[in-house]
Amino acid sequence: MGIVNVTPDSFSDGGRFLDPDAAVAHGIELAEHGADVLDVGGESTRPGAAPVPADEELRRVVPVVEQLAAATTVPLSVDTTKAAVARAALHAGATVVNDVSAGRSDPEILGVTAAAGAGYVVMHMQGEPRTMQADPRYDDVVAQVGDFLADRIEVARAAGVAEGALAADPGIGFGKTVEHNLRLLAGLPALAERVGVPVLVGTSRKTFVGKVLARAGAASGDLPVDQREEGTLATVVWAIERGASIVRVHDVLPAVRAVRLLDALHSADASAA
Ligand code: PMM
Repeated sequence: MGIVNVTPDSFSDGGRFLDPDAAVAHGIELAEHGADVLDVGGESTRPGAAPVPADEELRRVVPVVEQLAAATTVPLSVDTTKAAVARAALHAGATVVNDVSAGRSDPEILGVTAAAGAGYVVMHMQGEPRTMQADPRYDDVVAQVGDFLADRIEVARAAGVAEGALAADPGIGFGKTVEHNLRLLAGLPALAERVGVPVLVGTSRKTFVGKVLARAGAASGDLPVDQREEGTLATVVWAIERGASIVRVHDVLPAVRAVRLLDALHSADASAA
């Protein structure tokens, strides 16, 4: 899943693709690089981000979805928590709703998704973007995130979202410390078993990658966003090895290459057995 952020303030690429033509060109490039899905978002969810009004989000997202739907055959998802934005994006050609609030922010989004027969991604977040990194706490992060996702999957099913149209995401970086994120990635097999639907993982360029690498290099703080690609690729390969079905990334080409090599290794492994 390639990320197309049409925002002024996303943590790693905010402002780069706010112009619709730039966003569309970027999406086409990600499709050419091998993305199987393009995820178009008009509201930043980075820690501390302020909410975006629906009319502004619509203005950012709909023209980009429309143009990408005309320009590529790659399925499009819309990264939104708002029913009105989901409805307009589905009308404009998107076929998946990626909802980081898992239907809690605007419950009508579930009915809109169901009525369109669209796919739906439920993601875990503790708190809300404005405050979520203040002091996140869990007793058992893998079990609690798994229980939450299983519960929200049931709610989505009850609202009519089709069987086979659901995916679940542990929400890396959403109300989690570095240790919580690492534990969730380590616990992916258990999480996948608990939720019983395909698992999506989004680690791309996130803060925990920079912090782990800075620690390993005995530096304090974290590595800047533009130095997190290799760390991101390690997590992409790890996540797929541990049962993730979809990885959400900014840089599609290196991720596709890493996964192709992984596939070749699995084939060699199978033929040697
Ligand atoms: N991360 C971001 C935004 N949307 N959606 C899902 N399903 N999973 C994620 O991990 C996720 C997301 C934040 O990253 P961005 O600002 O670079 O898009």
